[in-house]
Amino acid sequence: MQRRWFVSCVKSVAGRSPTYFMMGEDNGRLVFGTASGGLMAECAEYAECEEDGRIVQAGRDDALGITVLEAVEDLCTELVSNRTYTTGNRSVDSITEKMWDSIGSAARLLVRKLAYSSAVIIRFHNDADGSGGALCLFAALTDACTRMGNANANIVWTMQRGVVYGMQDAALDATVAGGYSSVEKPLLVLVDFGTTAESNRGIEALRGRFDILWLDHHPIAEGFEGARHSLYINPWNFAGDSNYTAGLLASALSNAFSTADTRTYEQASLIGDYSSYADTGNRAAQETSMLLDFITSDLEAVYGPSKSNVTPQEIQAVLSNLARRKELLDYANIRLEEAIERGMSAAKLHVTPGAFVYVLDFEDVREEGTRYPLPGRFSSKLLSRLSGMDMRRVVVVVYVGAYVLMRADKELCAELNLLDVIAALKQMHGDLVENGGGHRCAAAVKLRDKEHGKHLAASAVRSIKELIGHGTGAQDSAQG
Ligand SMILES: [Mn+2]
Repeated sequence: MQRRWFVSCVKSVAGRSPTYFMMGEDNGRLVFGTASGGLMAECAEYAECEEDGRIVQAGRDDALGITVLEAVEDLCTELVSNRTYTTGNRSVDSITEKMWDSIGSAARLLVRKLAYSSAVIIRFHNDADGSGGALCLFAALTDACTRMGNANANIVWTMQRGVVYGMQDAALDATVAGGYSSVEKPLLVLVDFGTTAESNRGIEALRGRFDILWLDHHPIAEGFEGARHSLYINPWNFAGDSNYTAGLLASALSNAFSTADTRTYEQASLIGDYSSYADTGNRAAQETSMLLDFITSDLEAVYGPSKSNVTPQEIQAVLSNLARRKELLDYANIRLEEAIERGMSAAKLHVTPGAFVYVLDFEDVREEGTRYPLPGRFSSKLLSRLSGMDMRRVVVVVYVGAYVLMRADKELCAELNLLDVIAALKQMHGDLVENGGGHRCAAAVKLRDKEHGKHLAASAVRSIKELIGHGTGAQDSAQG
């Protein structure tokens, strides 16, 4: 059999013959295949292959190209649902409804890239929200690939440790994508991070070379320009706020083009970010959230030494192993409990009218050789422990290395916006602060060096005291 194929993507690895990703038509259905060896073919050319996958003939066939192109658009229409995803929570569903056009465009974009086997790079923030979102997308992409019959998607997963999409990230992604030539641009997907002016340069560097899909729920920082060059979806632009987490957004998107069940991951993301939409009574989601936090904090403890990146497949392998799950959950709980105990006794309390402000040097908590809990999650957990004790209004300020992290409880956030504290710190210490941002109730600054954490934490406390009582706007209470 020598079926005539359309070459949609060519993967080139130095020293090896290229892999050709191909599409054809069989009784009106798209079919997919790969080839390697034999004659060289270019992207968008036709190729005829031997049984062993060697190409024996290649060249132009515009009619075939057009047929395939049309078939892919039909496939998008077939796979992408017009029905808005609903959760049963009316606030959530009304925001989803408003975003549905954008979500539909994102779904078509993903299905198209899958069909052409174009390079798709998905970067997700390393917490329960970001990784929960990645797990939703992984389930949906796998389901879509199965339904279209293409086993050869080119998806690269990268766990993102920072909140900025930087120049180094852009350089790396350009290199990865450079290994593929495709009829479609490579796609970069950003989940749960990056909405800050510091990402502008990284995004700008990819302009014209990548399609970019951005799923975030952080308040849109002044000077942020990433939305100009991407399909940027953020509930803040659709009458929502940070409570509508990136994982929830990824779940809605997943349901737009697949039938994968993403509800547990969706809930784990809401729980992980302390969203007001979280169903905290959902035991399985609570556990999953805790496990995702643990796995993404301390990859080496879970996967062995020198592990620096993790894929949703690898996370899922751990989550679906009951014995391993229980073992890790117990371990994570013990470690967290110890850290909180130490934090509770080491934190210094500043009593101020309207709030209890706790300041903590994370070095007093950190255990040698372990990464869990990371300062950010630890600060959130410490806050919920302290504010849960006797229903006091609490702010936690934790400094570690070049970072100062702040967490405020939901009630207090009605009048205190931590982003205002960040703005004040930037204004007072512009020479020391490299960047800063986050949510109304959970925010952090990064300093230019490690020497000034204590000094800036003290300054943050003063600023918090000043701001409490002045009232800084409307309610938004998610963290993460
Ligand atoms: Mn988040």
